[in-house]
Amino acid sequence: MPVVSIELSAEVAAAVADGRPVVALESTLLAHGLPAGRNHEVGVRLERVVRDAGAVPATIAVLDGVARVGLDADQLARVCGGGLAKLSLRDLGAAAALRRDGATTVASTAALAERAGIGVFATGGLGGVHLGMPGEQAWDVSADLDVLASTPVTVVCSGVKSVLNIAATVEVLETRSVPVLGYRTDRFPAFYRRESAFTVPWRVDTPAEAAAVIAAHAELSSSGVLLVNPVPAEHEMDAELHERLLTGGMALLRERGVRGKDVTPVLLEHFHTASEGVSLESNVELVADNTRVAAEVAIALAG
Ligand code: PSU
Ligand code: MN
Repeated sequence: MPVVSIELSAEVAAAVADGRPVVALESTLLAHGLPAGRNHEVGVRLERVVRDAGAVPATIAVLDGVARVGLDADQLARVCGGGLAKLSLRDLGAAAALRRDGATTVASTAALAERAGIGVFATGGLGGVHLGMPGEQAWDVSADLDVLASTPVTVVCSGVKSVLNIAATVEVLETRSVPVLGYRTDRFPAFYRRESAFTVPWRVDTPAEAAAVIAAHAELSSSGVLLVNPVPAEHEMDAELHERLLTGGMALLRERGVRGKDVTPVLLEHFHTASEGVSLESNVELVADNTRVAAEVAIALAG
């Protein structure tokens, strides 16, 4: 008997069995990327966005050591209620064996989605290569990149957070042969900002085009695909405000000596409080838009 149970909700299991479109959603962005209270509202909204587009949502988290794919209302409330660990793929075995609760990152959500037979997944920003402390080589490279290199799941996101070393992140994606498709853009997006200084190797302009590329890639490789969708223009953060928040955030990390898996949540929280919620609106709206695009692509893939 395996120790790790992966439980699909009845709705998700039926949709996967019938080959109907399903979109996986992660729980770390809810539990560790958004403030308490607001996170639950966003979790409910994201599932609604998937349904309104005509697909089935599957929010993923670990509860009492069971990996849940598709949560009921009580389970979603528990994920948003605080106190959950942040679980990357390396942590799933321990959480299962020790019967813990935890929110899943892009890495662990993609791995569980793939096990569950779900090929499309929406989030805000992919983890990437962090900027190091001054004069230091940054060894903080998100497991999201490695897992995407070996897991056949399409991740729809707004690029990587601008708090990362985007140049290095783009290079790692290239080295690991992960295709990056710009959704209606030629530029690699930077989460709060629509464009970074970097271009994408390929551009697609419709869900059908994205689905065709994903299907063709799957014949040749078992890596994931990154579909990058810029934050809607009306919710893009002002460039000067963004620079100010970024400088403040990096100083805060140095002062507090923040490391490892706490870096991303601490930076996001700094952005949300120091901008008095402006960054929060960008974050929520970009995740919602990525979720809509993911549903449209899942429908095109199923059709
Ligand atoms: N997108 C958001 N907010 C988040 C994240 C993504 O809008 O909090 C999370 C994802 O779960 C991603 C994680 O996997 O940030 C990256 O964490 P790290 O840098 O520690 O790998
Ligand atoms: Mn990290």
